[in-house]
Amino acid sequence: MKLLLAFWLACAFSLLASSLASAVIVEHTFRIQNTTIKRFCKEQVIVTVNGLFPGPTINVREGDTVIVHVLNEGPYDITLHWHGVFQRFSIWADGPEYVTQCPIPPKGKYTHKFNVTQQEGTLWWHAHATYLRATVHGAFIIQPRSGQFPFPKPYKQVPIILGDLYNSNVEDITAEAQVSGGGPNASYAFTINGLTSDLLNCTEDETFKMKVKQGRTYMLRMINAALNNDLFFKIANHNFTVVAVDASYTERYDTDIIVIAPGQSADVLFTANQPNGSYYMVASPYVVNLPDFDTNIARGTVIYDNALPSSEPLMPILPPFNDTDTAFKFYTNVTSKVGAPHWVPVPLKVDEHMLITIGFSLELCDSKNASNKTCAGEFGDRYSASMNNESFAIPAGIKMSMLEAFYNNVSGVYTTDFPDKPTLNFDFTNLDNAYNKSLLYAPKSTKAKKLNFNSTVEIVFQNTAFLEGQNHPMHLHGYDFHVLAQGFGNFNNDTDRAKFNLVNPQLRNTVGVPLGGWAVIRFQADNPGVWLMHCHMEDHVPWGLAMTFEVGNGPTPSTSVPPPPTDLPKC
Ligand SMILES: *[C@@H]1O[C@H](CO)[C@@H](O)[C@H](O)[C@H]1NC(C)=O
Ligand SMILES: *[C@@H]1O[C@H](CO)[C@@H](O)[C@H](O)[C@H]1NC(C)=O
Ligand SMILES: *[C@@H]1O[C@H](CO)[C@@H](O)[C@H](O)[C@H]1NC(C)=O
Ligand SMILES: *[C@@H]1O[C@H](CO)[C@@H](O)[C@H](O)[C@H]1NC(C)=O
Ligand SMILES: *[C@@H]1O[C@H](CO)[C@@H](O)[C@H](O)[C@H]1NC(C)=O
Ligand SMILES: *[C@@H]1O[C@H](CO)[C@@H](O)[C@H](O)[C@H]1NC(C)=O
Ligand SMILES: *[C@@H]1O[C@H](CO)[C@@H](O)[C@H](O)[C@H]1NC(C)=O
Ligand SMILES: *[C@@H]1O[C@H](CO)[C@@H](O)[C@H](O)[C@H]1NC(C)=O
Ligand SMILES: *[C@@H]1O[C@H](CO)[C@@H](O)[C@H](O)[C@H]1NC(C)=O
Ligand SMILES: *[C@@H]1O[C@H](CO)[C@@H](O)[C@H](O)[C@H]1NC(C)=O
Ligand SMILES: *[C@@H]1O[C@H](CO)[C@@H](O)[C@H](O)[C@H]1NC(C)=O
Ligand SMILES: *[C@@H]1O[C@H](CO)[C@@H](O)[C@H](O)[C@H]1NC(C)=O
Ligand SMILES: [Cu+2]
Repeated sequence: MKLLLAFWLACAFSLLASSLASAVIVEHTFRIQNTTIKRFCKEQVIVTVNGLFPGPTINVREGDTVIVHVLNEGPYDITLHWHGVFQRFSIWADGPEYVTQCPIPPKGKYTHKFNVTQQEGTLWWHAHATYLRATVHGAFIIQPRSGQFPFPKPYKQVPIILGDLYNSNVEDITAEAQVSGGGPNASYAFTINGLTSDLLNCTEDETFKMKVKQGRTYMLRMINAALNNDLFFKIANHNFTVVAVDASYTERYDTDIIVIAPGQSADVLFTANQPNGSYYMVASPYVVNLPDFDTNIARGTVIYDNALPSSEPLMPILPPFNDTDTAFKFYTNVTSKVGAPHWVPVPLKVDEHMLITIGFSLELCDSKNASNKTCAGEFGDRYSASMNNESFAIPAGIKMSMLEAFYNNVSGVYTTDFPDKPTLNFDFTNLDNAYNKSLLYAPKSTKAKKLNFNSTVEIVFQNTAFLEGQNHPMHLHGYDFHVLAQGFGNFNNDTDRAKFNLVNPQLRNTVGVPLGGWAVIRFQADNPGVWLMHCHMEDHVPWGLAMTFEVGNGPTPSTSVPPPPTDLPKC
């Protein structure tokens, strides 16, 4: 039977190769497990899938069905999320803990089943529970069903997963921050495909090396899997052409630097057009307003096949860590490729206008006892974060996920009164408000914004200056959105609306909302269920920088949330 399946798959793949594409089933078993790795002169236990860091790559063609059997052989509750995959009418496979499912307990299992349709390019998968995505992640690559890209076929496709490694167990780090109410420890070093840099000790044989042939064009399938940092990426003496972001094709965009926020991905071409030799590829953090951050850049090497083994690689000139001009230019200059496969026009009629403030907050500590180690935030309170002054929290001891409550019409798990705009209008980005105690405190709540099936939503994300603020890469589950405009200061509904790009704006699943600024997105809610929208800085999530959309069912069974799988984990 197994042999027969293997034979059938082999046939299917050879058919695909001849581009007579018929959809196949791509099946994986993901064993979540403790794995010992050696880094920074010592051994460390991390949680991985199948012992791999980064985890296995899932490679599919648009239209394929994916089945992943997740077996939790590790010590922690966990869920997995397929970041950017639409999950049209398969929301039970989406994964954020307590939103679509209860976590998979140790020794538990869950099978994710979904179709990958109407999208192609580079996405990824990652744990969606506490800090586990630090080491539980991998690439999710969707090849065009036809085998044709809307640009000349690159010689090779190479996944480049940027990430970070910590000095200690990430679960201990996040638990420590939850208890203290302060900020979690920063990572120790950035990584390229799990490997750090020759600049660190004990890593001589542990850097990423990419062999290239002169004259060939390579496609880098880039992902930022780092927990809490936007990243710059450069290769000495080489330029890039961006052809897709977040698995949506873009107009060719030429640049010598890639900027990528946590959660985002980019398909980037580069041609090995130098005489010979070797060249460093570097990922370095883009950071604003973060006193304590990881400065150990990731450094790999691009090596021409005629390079002498002794040749010293060239180093690119890196931007300063706080180079907002470079980041903003990259984030705003990319445009979508009108008419490319799966491109969709901007919806012009808007049913729901939302203005959502995002940023830090404080949670009142019920004890002002200085030795109470649970009050290590500003003013002896706990760090928090909020959207429209609502700080998202899942109540302890919850009996079912929000989606199960929606599906079974159970009340008391969440409410549908997430506000359309801030309760108070104030000078959002004015640093004079950074420590304004009358505005800083946000109540904990579990709220959704109710949307009619297929309604069109416009959201202005307005960053606030609370505790001086930070960049927030906002990620929406279940949909791509158009990014109509981005800017600094307070969004002005008249003058800034006039700047909207309604012709060829980026389509993304994650948008960087700049420190002291705003971003405007639009999407059509044609996928029913309870979808999480949250900041992809992992330290901001437990603080509450999240909310959900409850999208109603369509008129027919095939446009409604299907019944839950029988093996859906119980709380
Ligand atoms: C996995 O590693 C963690 C941290 O080192 C440890 O606490 C736990 O007991 C280990 N669990 C298993 C199942 O090996
Ligand atoms: C995937 O698509 C097939 C064929 O259209 C359909 O029969 C199946 O129900 C879909 N599966 C899921 C999980 O949506
Ligand atoms: C976090 O950093 C502090 C200061 O360096 C250190 O004392 C603490 O042990 C670290 N926490 C973890 C979980 O590694
Ligand atoms: C590498 O080791 C040397 C000698 O032990 C030490 O002086 C240096 O600070 C270390 N460098 C890093 C980046 O840890
Ligand atoms: C990179 O692009 C710049 C600007 O277009 C150009 O001046 C430079 O020669 C290019 N470098 C390489 C190595 O192709
Ligand atoms: C590489 O190029 C340099 C000049 O740019 C030349 O001196 C050297 O011989 C070349 N090496 C090889 C292996 O082609
Ligand atoms: C970037 O940081 C440097 C050094 O800390 C500082 O001098 C400079 O003013 C900062 N630039 C911006 C744009 O904030
Ligand atoms: C590109 O970015 C620069 C700098 O942020 C900006 O001035 C310019 O308007 C942008 N161009 C486009 C076409 O978005
Ligand atoms: C410390 O603060 C936490 C959270 O506010 C509270 O639950 C706990 O009782 C306090 N502990 C002491 C010893 O005051
Ligand atoms: C503060 O809390 C500590 C325990 O966290 C306790 O031992 C101490 O007595 C408390 N002090 C006051 C003044 O409440
Ligand atoms: C959703 O609305 C659009 C028009 O905005 C329409 O073209 C489309 O057919 C609708 N989709 C469904 C599933 O009703
Ligand atoms: C902004 O303008 C739009 C279009 O004129 C309007 O529908 C919307 O309600 C306005 N939003 C706010 C927050 O005033
Ligand atoms: Cu954030």
